Amino acid sequence: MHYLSNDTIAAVATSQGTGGIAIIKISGPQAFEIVSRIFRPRHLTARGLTACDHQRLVYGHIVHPQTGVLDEVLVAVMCGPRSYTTEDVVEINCHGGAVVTQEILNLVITQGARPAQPGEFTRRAFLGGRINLAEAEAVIDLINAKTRKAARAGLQQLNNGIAQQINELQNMLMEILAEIEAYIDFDDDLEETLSISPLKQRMTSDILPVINGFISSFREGRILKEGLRLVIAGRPNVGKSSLVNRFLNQERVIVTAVPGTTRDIIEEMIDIDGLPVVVTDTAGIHRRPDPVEAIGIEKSEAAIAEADLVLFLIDGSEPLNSEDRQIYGQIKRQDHLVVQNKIDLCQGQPPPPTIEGLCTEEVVRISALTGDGLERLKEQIVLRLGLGIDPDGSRILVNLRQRKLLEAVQQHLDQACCYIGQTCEAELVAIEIKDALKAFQEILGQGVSEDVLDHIFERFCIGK
Ligand SMILES: Nc1nc2c(ncn2[C@@H]2O[C@H](COP(=O)(O)OP(=O)(O)OP(=O)(O)O)[C@@H](O)[C@H]2O)c(=O)[nH]1
Ligand SMILES: [Mg+2]
Repeated sequence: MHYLSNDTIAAVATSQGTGGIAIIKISGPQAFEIVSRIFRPRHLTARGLTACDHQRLVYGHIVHPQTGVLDEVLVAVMCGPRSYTTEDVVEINCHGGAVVTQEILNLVITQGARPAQPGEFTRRAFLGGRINLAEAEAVIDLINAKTRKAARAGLQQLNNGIAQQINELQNMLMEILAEIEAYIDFDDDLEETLSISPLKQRMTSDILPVINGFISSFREGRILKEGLRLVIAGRPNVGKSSLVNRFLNQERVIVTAVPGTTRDIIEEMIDIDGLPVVVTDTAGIHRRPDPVEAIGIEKSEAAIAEADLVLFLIDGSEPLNSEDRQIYGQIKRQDHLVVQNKIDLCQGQPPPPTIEGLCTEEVVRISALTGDGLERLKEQIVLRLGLGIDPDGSRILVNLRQRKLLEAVQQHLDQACCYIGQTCEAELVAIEIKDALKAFQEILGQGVSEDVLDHIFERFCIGK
């Protein structure tokens, strides 16, 4: 893919479909000229749109040369470099109908603009030096956010998230490198009196803990981004599907008194305290399945293996049986919560389940039928995952590319510290630190290849 700085791109920036308004965004050197040819301002001026209109909204009409007026619009003008892309940008705010929007976009294209590729506006913002690559990645996370918490994490990353902290760490590391290089340049006889050992202390106490913190926050970041994989497992008829419906507040899944009702796994997105959660209903696991059930059970077991958290559901109105115990044996090594359902059928407190290795205090009691205990269950889900450590989200790593690069930094710095500890070979230490700095730079987008950029920006929508 080639990006010419001398071409002008255009796309609909708002989502497709009918809406109150839609925005067509045009960016590039011919943006003013192209729009001037098709825009008739209310107060007719001969000059067309120019830099004098910077940050102004101009009212008027879009006029097709053959068919006449297409729409009544407001046109926003932003001059480069003080615009999102750092180029000249015009945004046409038109009425939101899909037909009108498409007609205006087509007209803009016939006047010389090229349809924008996915993420091309943001790519230009990056290439123009307005944002770094970590910030561009935060833009897509913000757009894709499905819950309040995920959106907040995206916004924090954009404002003062990882990019700012990487800059600080990079500066600290450059100072350390400068001292090591000064040490290397000293005369041999001075080396005996000088030492680079204190630099190890600075790396291990000021830099590595921050990096390690980011790396270990990745699980939280992935959950914020993709949703927590919550799988409800248990033998047939314990109320798994009823609990899914209760979470969703609707009769989404079939519930009957017949054991073996759910045959296939069913996934739905829910929001627990601002956290995106993909809740999976599974087929009841039991010993003598028919061929259809056997396939369902196989899928259930695969979903359980992939889960971030398993809700092991048992029927509180009945004693536990060997099937319950067998399922518990399967899930107990994973993150799980034991949930005793149907407490509405019990007189007083249901008897605690007796399973070897199970701490009865940790059992959450609910009724999927009445909704009793559901809020406590949601609290336990959030608690169990240890989420919410960073309420503003600025220290949460959400991006796999960034994680891999931070792991590289971590390895190089560990190796540098190791060299300092062993032989004080300053040249080797310097090489490791330079490699760590290179990985830092890549996080911010310096020196990354076109392929990496293509891969990042193809995940964007057209118009962003
Ligand atoms: N009294 C009472 N009945 C419940 C409760 N939860 C579920 N049930 C009933 O238990 C029966 C089975 O519920 P389901 O939700 O279909 O159970 P399941 O675990 O999905 O069952 P399978 O799909 O067969 O594995 C239905 O008759 C539900 O109405 C509860 O909390 N209290
Ligand atoms: Mg079911």
